[in-house]
Amino acid sequence: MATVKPFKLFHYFTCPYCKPIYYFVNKTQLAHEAIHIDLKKGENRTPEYLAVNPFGRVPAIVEEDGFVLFESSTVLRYLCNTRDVPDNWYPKDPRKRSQVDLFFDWYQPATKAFGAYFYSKNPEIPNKAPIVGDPQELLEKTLGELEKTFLRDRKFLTSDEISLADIQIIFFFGYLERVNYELTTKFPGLQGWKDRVLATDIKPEYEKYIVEASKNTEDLKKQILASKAETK
Ligand SMILES: N[C@@H](CCC(=O)N[C@@H](CS)C(=O)NCC(=O)O)C(=O)O
Repeated sequence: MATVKPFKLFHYFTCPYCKPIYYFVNKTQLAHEAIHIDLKKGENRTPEYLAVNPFGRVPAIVEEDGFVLFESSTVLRYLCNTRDVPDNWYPKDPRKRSQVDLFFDWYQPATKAFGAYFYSKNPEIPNKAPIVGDPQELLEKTLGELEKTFLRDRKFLTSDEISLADIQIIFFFGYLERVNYELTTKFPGLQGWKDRVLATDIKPEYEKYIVEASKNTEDLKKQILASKAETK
């Protein structure tokens, strides 16, 4: 593959959609410049950033010639399609590839269950996307689908090799870890999968994410308390 020019990666340090891309581009040594967009300061709502992603969300990438792309799973697949990366991440074989695509079709709505469960345990923080129904039921339905439909008897979610699917969703398990959700009893297969993913070099990035996201949540709670006290 011809030399590919560096791209800009816009991300936020505790965004679970950004972390997989951040990890992946460093792991596969893709030439890029990471640009932090501070969501707390509203940097995602500036005219400059809205010109990149009109939805005002991270992650997004911009190629050197100005080509723009957003939506994390689309970005990950595009990077595999345009750069020379090991085949396991997004296999060229159509049937193997279809398994990763299938996961991505399922994944976007499914991630809502992780956030909903986390926010149900942190009621002082307003959840921007409230979920109808019982958060634990919704979460466990989602975990059940992951275990029975995707993992089945495989080592990873789309085959016996790690792929984009595994790194895409692992950071959402951080939400569960942060509210001490115990995975082993009801979902031992998923616990085994999580251990296998974290036995790879993604572990330091995952652990850093847990620490930083927890601190971010605590800071946010303090901020909410302080503004409530001020308005009294
Ligand atoms: N479906 C999007 C979701 C991205 C997303 O929700 N990003 C959040 C941060 S985790 C964001 O940018 N939120 C800012 C906002 O919605 O104003 C993707 O997969 O890239």
